[in-house]
Amino acid sequence: MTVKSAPDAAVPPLILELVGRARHILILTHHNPDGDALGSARALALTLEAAGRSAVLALTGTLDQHLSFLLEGLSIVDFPNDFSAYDLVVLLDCHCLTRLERKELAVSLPDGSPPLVVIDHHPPGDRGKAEAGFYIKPAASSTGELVWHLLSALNLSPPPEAREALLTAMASDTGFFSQSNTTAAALRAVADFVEMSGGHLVETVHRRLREDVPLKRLKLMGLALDSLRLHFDGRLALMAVTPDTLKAAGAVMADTEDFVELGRSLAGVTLSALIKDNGSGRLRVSLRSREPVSASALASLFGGGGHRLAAAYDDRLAATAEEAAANLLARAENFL
Ligand SMILES: [Mn+2]
Repeated sequence: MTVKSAPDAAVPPLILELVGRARHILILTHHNPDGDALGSARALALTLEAAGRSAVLALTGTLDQHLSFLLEGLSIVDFPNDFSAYDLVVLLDCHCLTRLERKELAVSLPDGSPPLVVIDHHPPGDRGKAEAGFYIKPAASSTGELVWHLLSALNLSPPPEAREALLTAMASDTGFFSQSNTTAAALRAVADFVEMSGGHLVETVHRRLREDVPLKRLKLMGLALDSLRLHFDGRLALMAVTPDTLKAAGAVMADTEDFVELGRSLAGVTLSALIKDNGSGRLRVSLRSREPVSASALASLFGGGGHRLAAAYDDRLAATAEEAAANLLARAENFL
């Protein structure tokens, strides 16, 4: 099978060299990995293994149960303190090692560690702007799209399960190719995958991401929607999930994935917020906006970030969901 062309790939030569020669690769991604993070990691690991390399994943946090198929057949290791068993570390969908919640790693790996390659589509912010080994393209739809560029440039053909993982990654971050971050390159990749795998691939990924939903997730969605309140003449939709809500639904916080988009789907809403209180004292707020509202600009007021229309922050001044809501309402009006 030939690898299809991936236009506008532009993978930095150093990345091609490092990934091209590595034999024992450790793949990392952000805390509480999402579909793009895990799909990208799976695709990279399976393709490298099919090419005779060893590739293992170390994960932190929790993941949504409906994404667990993305771990099947992969080698998962405990998060290492010593990286000497590997000749390359690849960080995906994240370019800041602090997002791993391994604070001791801070900005770089310990001395004597193998080289680090970072592949991400989040805006670089202050850190890691032009560092060697960084492949950061905020214009890309997803990390999955960038991993596809990388594999194509290396002439590595992803096996069927890796193609499914790449499609899962891109679909996860684009609302199944319905959002404005859907790129021509991502759609070309879908065309390539359908050509290689057949149309059932799209159906399979859609079923896994959008259907096959566990009952606890639907129950939690109902409770989250019950909490929805509109503010500022219906422009802001605000929902909260609390320890009580989680308990009532028998769910975990990872089951709230994409709930914040329900608020944004309401007519007239330009900003949707979901306050997540898991009882740990850490209040997480997810934001989704419509143009011209910038979710990332609002998140940055609280020390958070993300993409223009999809961002998040931790409200460190709030101890309860009510306080987080009050803080958000106080700041949001200027953005609406
Ligand atoms: Mn992503």
